[in-house]
Amino acid sequence: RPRALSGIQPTAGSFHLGNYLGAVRQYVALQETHDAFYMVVDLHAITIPQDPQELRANTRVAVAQLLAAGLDPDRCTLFVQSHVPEHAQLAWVMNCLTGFGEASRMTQFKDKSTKQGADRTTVGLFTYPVLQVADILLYQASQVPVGEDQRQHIELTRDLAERFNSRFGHAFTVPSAHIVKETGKIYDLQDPSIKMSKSASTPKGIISLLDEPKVSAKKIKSAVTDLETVVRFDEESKPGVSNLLTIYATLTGVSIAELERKYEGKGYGALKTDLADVMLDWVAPFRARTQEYLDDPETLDNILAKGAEKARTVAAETLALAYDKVGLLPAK
Ligand code: AQP
Repeated sequence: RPRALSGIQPTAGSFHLGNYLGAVRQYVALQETHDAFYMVVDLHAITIPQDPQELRANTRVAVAQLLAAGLDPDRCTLFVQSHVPEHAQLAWVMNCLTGFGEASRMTQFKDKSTKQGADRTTVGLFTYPVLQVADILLYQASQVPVGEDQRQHIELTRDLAERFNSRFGHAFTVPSAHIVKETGKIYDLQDPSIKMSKSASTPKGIISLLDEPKVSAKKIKSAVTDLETVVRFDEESKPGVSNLLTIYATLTGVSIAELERKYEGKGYGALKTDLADVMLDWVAPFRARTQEYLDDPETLDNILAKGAEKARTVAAETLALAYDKVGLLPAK
């Protein structure tokens, strides 16, 4: 089976709807066809300040959500990034292969560092994409399920894998981004020109999956649309309505064409009311399942222990190969 790998940050506690539709849903799908590795990337999380106690708690919350979303530890390898020390180790090697200018061109870093200001921006945030490169290459992953915002980081991963392979001899599979066109970018409900995001969205613009379901339903009802009344998918001129249609279609499996027919002549009110119900029906059991996993931390930690052990077997082999290729003298 080809390998897949992806990671998600534990920073906000709750995942948001964009995380779920853009990434986590694809994790669940790929565990059926791939030898899939999924991790909660706590090392990435500390590139911005974290409260230690919250980070620890949120790491379990992230794992519980992944399980609630449908990841099955018998079908995929689920672990926490810091439990596998090879991530940080390979990241160092890849740091030494990455150009300063190349890293400086990463748009996510440019956005975040501009917002934070130079004094509050860490070197860790700067090399974040290189740690991500190591994450992916350690598992020889061929597919990386992510949202559209990660495309540039996957391109960097491909470049560095090729650079390493041609400089030192073949060590790494060159991966591809697995981005689903329809859901690769879910937009903010209040400003459909930007992506739904925990750092840029206002509270009304983002649906946090662990919020009270009623709150999420209300946010759908107050989503920004446009001055027309026709329910039609048109990302250019009707980004708000198109975003709602994408969310609706993905959560229910009903096609967008069918939804357009269903709401012909009915206007936005009906669309939003129904989607709010869909949201309630989806979010309520998701929340309950997440809580069940959180109520049993021992089982959760056992899943993580098994996952880390499996991940380490693969990661250690790749790291040893990379160290050898680079010319690091093996310890006796
Ligand atoms: N709006 C989105 N639409 C589709 N996919 C998205 N992803 C994030 N936002 C959207 C995808 O979710 C996965 C996990 O991302 P992450 O761990 O990098 O999460 P994040 O960075 O905490 O998400 P945000 O909201 O985007 O955070 P900020 O605002 O801090 O950057 C990734 O595969 C991502 O593509």
